[in-house]
Amino acid sequence: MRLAGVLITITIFAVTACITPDNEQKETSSGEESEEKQASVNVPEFNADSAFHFVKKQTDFGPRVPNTKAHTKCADYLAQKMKGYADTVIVQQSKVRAYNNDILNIKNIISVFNPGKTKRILLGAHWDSRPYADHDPDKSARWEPIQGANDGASGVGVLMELARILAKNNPDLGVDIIFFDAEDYGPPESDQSSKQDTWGLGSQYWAKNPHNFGYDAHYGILLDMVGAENAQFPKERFSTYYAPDVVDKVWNIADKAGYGKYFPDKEGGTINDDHYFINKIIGIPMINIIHLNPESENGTFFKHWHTKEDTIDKISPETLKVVGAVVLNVIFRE
Ligand code: AHN
Ligand code: ZN
Repeated sequence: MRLAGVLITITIFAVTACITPDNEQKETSSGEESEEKQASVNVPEFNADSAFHFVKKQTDFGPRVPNTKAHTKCADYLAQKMKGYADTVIVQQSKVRAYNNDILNIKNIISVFNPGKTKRILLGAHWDSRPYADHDPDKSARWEPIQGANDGASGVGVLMELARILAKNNPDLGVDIIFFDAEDYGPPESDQSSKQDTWGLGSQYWAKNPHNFGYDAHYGILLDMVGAENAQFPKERFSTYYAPDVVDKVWNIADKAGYGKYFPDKEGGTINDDHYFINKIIGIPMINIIHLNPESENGTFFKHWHTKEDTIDKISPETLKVVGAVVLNVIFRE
């Protein structure tokens, strides 16, 4: 009788351990209800090497600045890869006016998973790279474009790996992954006339012209600069203002998965990023997972932000994995 009880306990523990997503959680044997709940869902494994590969494929094109050949080629690559994973891929093309009156040919790349589901989650990242290294210590480099390995390619790389996983592990809800264009074409630092709505041109366009009529999502998550070593993602303030419940959900999941060091329970800065326009224009509560560091040279972001040093060699597969695992946990626990 007693032996049977022990065997049942061991069996239950073994089954639970097998389907626990993270090593960190396997060591947790606390009987708390929330922890048991956290462990009882089968969450697929995020492959950091694959995500890194997707980041490098983008930087190999060179800076992906709108109206350049590298931009066109990278768009083709992204759309073609996503077509291999998603149910539908829509390339939304438009012309938008930049702060300096340049007309930019933009492409938002939209990948739809489970189009029939009404409950949907929107995931986003910007795929364009900034035309100016306006924070470079070398003044002569400030009008040159950046590689944008972290600022741009990292978020897209994580979402491409998520897409690869979703193609094999169908979640019980709809997921839309949007690669927004022309996020980073805002005025250079030297231009003081800078206006808020000169950033995020692709997301502004999409929010006014969503890919289907009456589009709605339960909530959204934007990834920006998610690849630096030892990155810190404090709670960005437009996120806590517009989508406090989503912030709580995501930071709690990160903490339970053992990633509290990356997702500290602290308030960060207020960042005028793509999620701001999604919240403001189309009213979908969307948060931003973004690397914020008030102690850095630029006072806000990671060390090499908007410099020529934002290159692939600074990308940490570990950080990509942490962010990818957190988003995967969010999706599969929904
Ligand atoms: C500004 O600092 C105005 N926008 C930040 C959004 C951004 C730039 N994300 C990446 N690069
Ligand atoms: Zn930027």
